Amino acid sequence: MPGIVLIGAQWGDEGKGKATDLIGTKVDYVARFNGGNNAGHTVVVGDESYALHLLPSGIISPNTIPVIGNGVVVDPAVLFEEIDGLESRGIDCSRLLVSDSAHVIAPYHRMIDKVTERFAGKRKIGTTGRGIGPAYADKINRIGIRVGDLLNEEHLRDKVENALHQKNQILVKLYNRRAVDVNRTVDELLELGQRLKPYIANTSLILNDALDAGSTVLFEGGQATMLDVDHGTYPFVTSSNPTAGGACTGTGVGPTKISRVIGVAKAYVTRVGEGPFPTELFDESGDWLRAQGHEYGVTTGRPRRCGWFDALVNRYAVQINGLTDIVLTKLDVLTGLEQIPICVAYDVNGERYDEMPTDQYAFAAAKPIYEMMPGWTEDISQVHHFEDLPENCQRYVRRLEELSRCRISAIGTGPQRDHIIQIH
Ligand code: 2SA
Ligand code: GDP
Ligand code: MG
Repeated sequence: MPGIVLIGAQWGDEGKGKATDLIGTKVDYVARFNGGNNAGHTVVVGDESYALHLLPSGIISPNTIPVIGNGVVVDPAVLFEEIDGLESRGIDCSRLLVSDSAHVIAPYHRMIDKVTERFAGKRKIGTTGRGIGPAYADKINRIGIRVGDLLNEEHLRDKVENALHQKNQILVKLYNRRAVDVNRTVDELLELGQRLKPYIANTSLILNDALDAGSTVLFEGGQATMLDVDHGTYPFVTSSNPTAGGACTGTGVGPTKISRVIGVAKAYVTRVGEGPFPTELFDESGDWLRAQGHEYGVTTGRPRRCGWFDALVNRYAVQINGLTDIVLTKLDVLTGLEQIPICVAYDVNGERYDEMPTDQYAFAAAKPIYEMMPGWTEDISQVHHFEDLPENCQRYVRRLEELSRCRISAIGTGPQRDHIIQIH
């Protein structure tokens, strides 16, 4: 089992951090391949809870080498804050490797993210304001700064000048902001580069050599399938590819090295930021799910929008990512409900859709068609075997599996590391 990809099957916050940590204790490398510090992954070990943003969840496992791949956008200042925070709690971060080809989030990317959102009015995306979109835009526009550039003053100055040439005109003329100072930006980035130096490596070569030598690598996705810039609810998406294909482009490892693709899905659905969400609940059931599931953003603290399980979204994630199995999380949160609705189709202006519409206007108009399942009241957090779950709970899981057309191989029954049921 050399290469394993683990991704979010919905709109994020499915519990990927916990799932990665669980598998991460058995793998040699955990590599992030997309996104940046917009991600928020929670890993709970005993009484300790770790909120990770840029660092791979494997950082918590002492025998795992954490890798930040070329597809990630790196804010070095945030990275050091996170490293310092973890090291002060006794977690050794010296094993970390950062790709020399990963792009850098510079201070001006953060500023542009916030300014453009503010000026977008009702068209805003609801970004995390971390500079993710502007950094990826520069990468695609071929005016980005890569981690390796931080080690060479001449190259860095040239690139910063080039990147700021047009931006400063836009900032001053369009947004009525002050121009960003080239010298100050270069000095700041050079200093961060010096501290980053020991971590910088050719991570594609390292991962390929490791895989060839029989090591196991877990590729950890940030965000999720429905936030993918190609396959998600465009334009209400992030600016990277959190889907399984992104694991290859985002680390420089070929698809032949990957043998398993795990999708993490909640037993219900949440979303943060703007954009369509067919099963979203606006009544007290939504408030109940948010309270029971503690649904608040790990990065921004924003309350998450909550809704019932959407089988079309899950089936779509199985298709787009080629999932081999699903880890179903937060099943415990549904305990106590008399009936649990599952969305099995959409009504789009009177027409029934059994599969995900690709037209985003149709998706925005989609009304859920529900099937009702009977609930359960027993506490399931101490259950470790599927057969010991209440019968209605087993039925709910089996129905989700059937509708998703993919095997559920593990179930989360609480936030702790051992709150898990493995199904063989
Ligand atoms: P961005 O900042 O450009 O990536 O925002 C674009 C959209 O992507 C969504 N997005 C997320 N959705 C769920 N969780 C994310 N991470 C944090 C968490 C979120 C938080 O784990 O809780 O703390 O608010 C995440 N990151 C990006 C975002 O909401 C936009 O819809
Ligand atoms: P990620 O972005 O996918 O890594 O997920 P987040 O960490 O943003 O959000 C998931 C939240 O659910 C975290 O607070 C986890 O501790 C918690 N969690 C994960 N799995 C379970 C579970 O099975 N049950 C419960 N109750 N909480 C869980
Ligand atoms: Mg999260």
